[in-house]
Amino acid sequence: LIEERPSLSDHDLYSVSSPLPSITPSPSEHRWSDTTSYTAKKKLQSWFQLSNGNWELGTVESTSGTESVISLPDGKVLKLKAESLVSANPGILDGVDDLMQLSYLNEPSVLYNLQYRYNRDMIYTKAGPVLVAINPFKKVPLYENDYIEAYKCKAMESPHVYAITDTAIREMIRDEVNQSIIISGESGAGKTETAKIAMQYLAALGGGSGIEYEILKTNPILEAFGNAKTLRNDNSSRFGKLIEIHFSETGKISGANIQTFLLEKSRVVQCNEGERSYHIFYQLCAGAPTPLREKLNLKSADQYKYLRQSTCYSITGLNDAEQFGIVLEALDVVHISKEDQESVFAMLAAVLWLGNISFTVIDNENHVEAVEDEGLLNVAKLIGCVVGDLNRALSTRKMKVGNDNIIQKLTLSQAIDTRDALAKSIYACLFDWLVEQINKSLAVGKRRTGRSISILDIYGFESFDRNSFEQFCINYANERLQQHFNRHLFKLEQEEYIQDGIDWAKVEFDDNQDCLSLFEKKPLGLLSLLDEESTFPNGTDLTFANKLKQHLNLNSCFRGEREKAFSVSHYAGEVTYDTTGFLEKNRDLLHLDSIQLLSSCSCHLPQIFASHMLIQSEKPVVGPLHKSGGADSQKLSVATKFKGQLFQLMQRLESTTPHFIRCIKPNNLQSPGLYEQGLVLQQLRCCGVLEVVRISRSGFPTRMSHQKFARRYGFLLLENVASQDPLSVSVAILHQFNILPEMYQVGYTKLFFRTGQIGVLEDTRNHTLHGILRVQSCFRGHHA
Ligand code: AD9
Ligand code: MG
Repeated sequence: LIEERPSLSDHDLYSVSSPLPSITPSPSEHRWSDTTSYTAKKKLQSWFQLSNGNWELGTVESTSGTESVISLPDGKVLKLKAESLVSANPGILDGVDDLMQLSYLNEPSVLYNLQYRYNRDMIYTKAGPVLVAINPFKKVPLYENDYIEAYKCKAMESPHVYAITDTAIREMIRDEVNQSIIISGESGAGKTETAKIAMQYLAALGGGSGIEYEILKTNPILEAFGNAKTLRNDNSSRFGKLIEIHFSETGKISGANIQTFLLEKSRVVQCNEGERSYHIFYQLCAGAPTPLREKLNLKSADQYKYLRQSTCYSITGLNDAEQFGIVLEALDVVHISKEDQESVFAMLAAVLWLGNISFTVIDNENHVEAVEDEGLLNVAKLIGCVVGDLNRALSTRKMKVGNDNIIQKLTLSQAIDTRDALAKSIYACLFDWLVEQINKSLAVGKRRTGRSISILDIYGFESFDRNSFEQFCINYANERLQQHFNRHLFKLEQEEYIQDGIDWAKVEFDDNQDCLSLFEKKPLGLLSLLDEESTFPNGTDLTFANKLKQHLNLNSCFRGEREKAFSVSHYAGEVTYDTTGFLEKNRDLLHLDSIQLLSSCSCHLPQIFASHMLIQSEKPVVGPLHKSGGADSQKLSVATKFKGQLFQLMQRLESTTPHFIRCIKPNNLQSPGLYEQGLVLQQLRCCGVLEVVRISRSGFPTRMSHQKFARRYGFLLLENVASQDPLSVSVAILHQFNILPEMYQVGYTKLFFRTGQIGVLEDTRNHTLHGILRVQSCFRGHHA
């Protein structure tokens, strides 16, 4: 891992810029590096690893044979194997803002550099082209308006979400290519916050007609309906989101479009101890004004069974009632009418009351019907149907046997499943409907506009003690995203060098293709086998687990576990999945009886949902084929639909220039000021941060075709080159501007530059262009 750069140039030494005005080491800080003693004694500083895995800094006093004597800052002296020591950087490099500037690029040095900055609230660091963001878990003074202004006028260059967003804007305009900002990291690492910070910067560019304000206001709405407290994150996104922000030719925001991915709807009816359901339920219960409360017959959150099961109602530091006010205001801003808002709340209340419906046994075959209590009556009233119809839809199922329609009575567990399926569907449709309304409000006008910047924020990699279908899908999505990251930063980058014939020594990286294939291979991959088992009427979670073990046991990313479990070696670590509920969640059945009920009721939202569901159910069949010929909705399985969505997403992203932000979680306690080396290191490793830096340092990140380069900068040439070919023009430009030979390579089709080189040319070009424009306008003014 140790890599040494030959020597430090003056430039390296002085480029250690500090983004914050003053840096004073805090006295409490553990002294990883003692700069003064280093320079005074001129002795080598080295990292060595403690038994707990953490790295410590020591001074190498002497080395004889294979052993070194190390002295510690507290005076202790240790004897260690020389080969276990890892070179430390000189103190002058403490806290460099791009890891590329480190003389020694090794794990302890990177960890130390990030921690050095983190302790000073400099949570952003560049790792070559990637922005690393470490979650501060507290308010940091980096987002005031003067920061935005400073980045806009380039008075500030230190790493920041603003800087990367600004680069995206500039490249969108310069290259006329759509851009994407791709944010990844584990659950709780800060992706959603980062996405909002990027949106804030874009919004500050303005658009007119308040569209930028509207875009920002989609956040509290989508978070209320799509985020929840989990054991990993108090505000965990339970859906994926891509927001595409459109710009007019003049660089102003002209509209936006939001696409969401697979909402975790099981949370509506079931969630673990210590977690919560979606924020909006608690907000509504706590914040609804009295008239609404009475109209919907709302109770406090602890009166609803769906919310009661996890015995967690509040989040420290968060006021649900206040949040409700914020959501109401945001709904107004995105033009959702008061009437529709009330329908939305009625549907939420209906979902809550559904959970309170209980069943009673009515015959000796254990068939049930719903108890006619407050729960059933309220649901019927809220969705606008007859109580008897609701009861029938929940306790019976119409079936076709041959040519006859028969009515089958349901057992308790079947009735509960039917009730929960209805609640989940109503909620998921409500969510989709909201996104649709928001998109209508944000829609770009009829005039085709210029370009777009997309921001991707999906649920982060998750590993709990018990992992189910939801984690399976979430982690699969993260594998796809990791593949995109690898492809752009490792594969494409290196392929391009080789193809264009420039000198290049290949850098190895962890490819996650094997794990991705384990999911996607046909017919023997996790997703195909899941679908196959889901179509078998007699398929169960156990038969599914056995089938996986039978077919995949030789796959190096797969491990069969006891009973119904299996493990997958993900890029971010191994996760054991419990298959309980996999088939049912993948089939995601809503019985036709429920759909018919919704389409016949008098409240207008459920009808919209019902038609939505009916359309979905007409899609090609991958779902279960019931032997009994049940009139169930037959549709694409959840996993297949999700896979399709992810493919489309990747295709869309492929047509953009990507900008990557890697969020890192410094501790699992969501607390400020706590930096756990082991945890950070594991995240750095699995996203290949060191390798990215290594490639960028030896690589040529900026490239331009000879044609484009000649067109763009040719006019700056002092000699006339009009008749020459693009390659000769390009070379003439490079000479005129004294670009040093080691700073670029000339490929067959393109020029490749080291970091920062093109900036000089761009500045000259801009100055010259401005000069020309000034002259022209003077000239015009003169004639007028
Ligand atoms: V998940 O995959 O959706 O479960 P995220 O999105 O990665 O996760 P999120 O952005 O929700 O994490 O961040 C978690 C919490 O960290 C936030 O609620 C904030 O309390 C905290 N956080 C994250 N980034 C910042 C920041 N830049 N400044 C202050 C932050 N707090
Ligand atoms: Mg999130």
